[in-house]
Amino acid sequence: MFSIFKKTIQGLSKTRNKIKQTFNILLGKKYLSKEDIELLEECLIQADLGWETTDKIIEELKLPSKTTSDWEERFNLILNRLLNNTPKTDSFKKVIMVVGINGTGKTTTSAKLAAWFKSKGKNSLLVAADTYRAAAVEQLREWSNKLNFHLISNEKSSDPASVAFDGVNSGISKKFDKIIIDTAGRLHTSENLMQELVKIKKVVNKLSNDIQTFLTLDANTGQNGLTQAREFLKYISINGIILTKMDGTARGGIAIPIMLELGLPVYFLGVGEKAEDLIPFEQDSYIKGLIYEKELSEA
Ligand SMILES: Nc1nc2c(ncn2[C@@H]2O[C@H](COP(=O)(O)OP(=O)(O)OP(=O)(O)O)[C@@H](O)[C@H]2O)c(=O)[nH]1
Ligand SMILES: [Mg+2]
Repeated sequence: MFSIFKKTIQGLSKTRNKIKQTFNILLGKKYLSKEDIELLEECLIQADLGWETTDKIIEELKLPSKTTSDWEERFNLILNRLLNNTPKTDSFKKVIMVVGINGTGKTTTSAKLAAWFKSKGKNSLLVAADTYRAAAVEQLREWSNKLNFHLISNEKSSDPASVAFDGVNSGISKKFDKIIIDTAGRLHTSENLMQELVKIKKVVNKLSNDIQTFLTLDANTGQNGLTQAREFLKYISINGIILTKMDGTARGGIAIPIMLELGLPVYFLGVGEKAEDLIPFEQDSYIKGLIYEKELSEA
């Protein structure tokens, strides 16, 4: 628990620095002037909390508070209340399919997920169902060699659904705890590729209903990530979001509109390129990551 908190705080440092700068300006003020509100609005939009959430927060902060005049504390309380009503993560299924647009971190996340399950004592089989690029299989093979995971691939096949089928079949018969399918990057605007995803899921479903689909979203893409998710949802059900590259962005507020506006749980945050740089999303740690006031050494 402690390390999730610490890693979340670290991973959100760029976003937090921006938000902190603004709250420092508001420090000690009893009321927010028009300029203060504009500043705060700009800050929250830049941190990618989205218009809807930013509006809600600002409207509440404008109201007089009986309990505290600490703006950061009020921000924290509002976020907690807003997020308390969002869907929570479910337990993990046996088969996990990782989908998303190009370069959002699917392959890296697949390997990281296997590493995370390993840390929980669970054995994973990786399935390389990106048949578009030889390099994609190679990338996953490198991860599996490095971390000592089994991998199912078929360089001769150009049909990702058949690779996924073979992989899941093998994973079930060899009694792996988890079977993680890495899929090719696809633009949500490409009808053919989206239909292909529907087919992969359908084929895998013939073997198991114990399946979950995670969508990777690059935190740097901000509000566009919401559009990507909405488009994917038109084709397949998505069980949750994995927000990647949180470490490199000051737009880490994006988890909030994802949960509030899309109603999807965020399962993990990607905070680096290493296998261990995947942290389970925890509401409290995340909110503190956005505004935590003390030095990390005190955490
Ligand atoms: N800093 C940082 N880099 C990441 C993170 N996740 C992935 N990356 C990097 O992002 C780049 C793309 O990651 P991939 O895992 O290849 O992305 P992908 O979605 O599989 O890409 P395609 O298969 O081409 O669609 C790689 O250089 C990764 O190391 C993260 O959480 N933080
Ligand atoms: Mg990939």
